[in-house]
Parts: sequence; C-alpha cells; structure tokens
Amino acid sequence: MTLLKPRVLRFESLPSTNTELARLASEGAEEGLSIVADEQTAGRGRLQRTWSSPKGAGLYFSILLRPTIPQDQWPLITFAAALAVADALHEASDIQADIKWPNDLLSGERKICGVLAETIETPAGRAVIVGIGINLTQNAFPAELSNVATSVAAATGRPPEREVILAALLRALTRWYSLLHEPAGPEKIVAAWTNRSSYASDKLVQVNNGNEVWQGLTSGLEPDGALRLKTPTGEVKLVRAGDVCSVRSAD
Ligand code: BT5
Repeated sequence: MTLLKPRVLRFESLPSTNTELARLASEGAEEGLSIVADEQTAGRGRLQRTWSSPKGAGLYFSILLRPTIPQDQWPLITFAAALAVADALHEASDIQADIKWPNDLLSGERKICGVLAETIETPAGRAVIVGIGINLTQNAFPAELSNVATSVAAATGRPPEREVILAALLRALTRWYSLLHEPAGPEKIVAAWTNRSSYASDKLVQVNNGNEVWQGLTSGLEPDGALRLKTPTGEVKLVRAGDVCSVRSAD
C-alpha cells in the first residue's frame, strides 16, 4: 500500500506554489512535500491561464507525488485530487460540491476550486505536482470572476476555516492516492468520480479542445479518465483535453 505522508511548508507569498514545488522536486524533494501560500502573484491555471490568488482569499496548495502506477493511468491523479477536494469541502464545511470534467469543483454551478496537475522530470524520476486552489472568500477577486466563481464563505455564509479545510484535504488526498495504487483502485476512482459528477452522463455540454468545438451528451468515462461524448450524429468522441461547459437545452 502506498502511504502518502504530507509535510507542509508555508509561505507568505509566492509566484506559484506549483512552480516553487517543481523547483524543490528538481532538488530531490520527497513525495508528500506540500506547499501552502497566503497569496500567489503568478498563480496558474491550465494552458497558461491565470488563477486569481489574492492574499488571504484562498487556499493555494501544491503537493509532490511520485506515483508508481503505469503512466497511462496518471491522468486519474487529477480525478483522485478532485474527489479529495470534494470530500474535504464536505467534511470541513458541509459543502456538497459538483465535479466538472476534468478539474473543476463547483458549488451552485460556480467554480469554487480548480486543480492543476503537472508532470515534471526530476533527477529521481518523473513526478507529478498537483496544485489545488480553493476559494475561501471572494475578497479582492477581479470583477470578471464575479459571475463564474464562488467561495467557501459564500457557500456556507460563515467565515472559512482554512486550517480545518487543509487538514481535511491532506487526509482525503492520502486516502484517494492510496486507493489509486491498489489493484482495483483506478476502476474505483472512475466509478466514484462518475457517481459524484453531474457531468458524467446525460449532460448536454459543449467541449472546446483548442482545435474543435463539439456539442453532445456526456456518456461516462473511459478507464483512463477520457470523457465520452455522444454527438447528435450518434458518434462517440473521446475527450482527453479541453474545456467543458454545460448547455441548457431549448425546452
Ligand atoms: C484551473 O485551471 O482551474 C486550475 C487552477 C489551479 C490553481 C492552483 S492554486 C495552487 C497551484 N499553484 C498554481 O499556480 N496553480 C495551482 P483552468 O481550468 O485553466 O481555469 C482557469 C480559469 O478559471 C481562468 O481562466 C479564469 O476564467 C477562472 N479563474 C481564475 N481564477 C479563479 C478563481 N480564483 N476562482 C474561480 N475561477 C477562476
């Protein structure tokens, strides 16, 4: 059994917790090393997008993983992390979050958390940095996020308890990451994700993979986490990267 032993380093301010942890990983840091910052001055999303990270308004967190599962299963790390955030938000703040493929946690259809998993090369081998940004409050958020983002404070109506959420997150990450390394773990993670996500099946969505835009009904996940999309012609597309958004049907 893989036992993850998180050890947390704290910083007041960093450009990006993922970037700092990648630097430490290249110097030989061990699996489980984690970073929390009070603010990020260059927080990142996927495809070099910006993750808004004002001081004190979020939990900006990264953890270093050195998985021993076959590399074609590494995309499932993002799904295990999303399940861990959903558990932590539930346990610590009683929030029932939805999961949008592949890396968003939603509360009331607005984004409360984003996950960014990045594969890196280190002298000790290939590794993964999982970055997690959970919005605690919406203080100092840019105006363009007001309709798409939410926070723990907005979802609960109470001041958020960052340390309680962090402790729950570390426990949940340890559980789901261990499960991923068990013999039937990958199937169980896909099944759990499918159970928890309203996007897993029968959801009318639009997918933009950077080259093409498709519309269709979601139809479950492949064993490696790819999203199946049934298009109006009955063709099933497999989505391995891209942005998914819900489309309201005309009726
Ligand atoms: C993500 O990207 O959702 C991954 C975000 C990961 C952030 C963490 S924080 C700790 C660690 N260190 C880092 O530097 N990053 C990780 P993506 O799916 O590409 O979504 C990015 C988009 O979400 C942006 O283009 C905005 O539209 C929106 N966005 C930006 N900041 C947001 C926020 N705080 N809350 C909700 N939405 C946000």
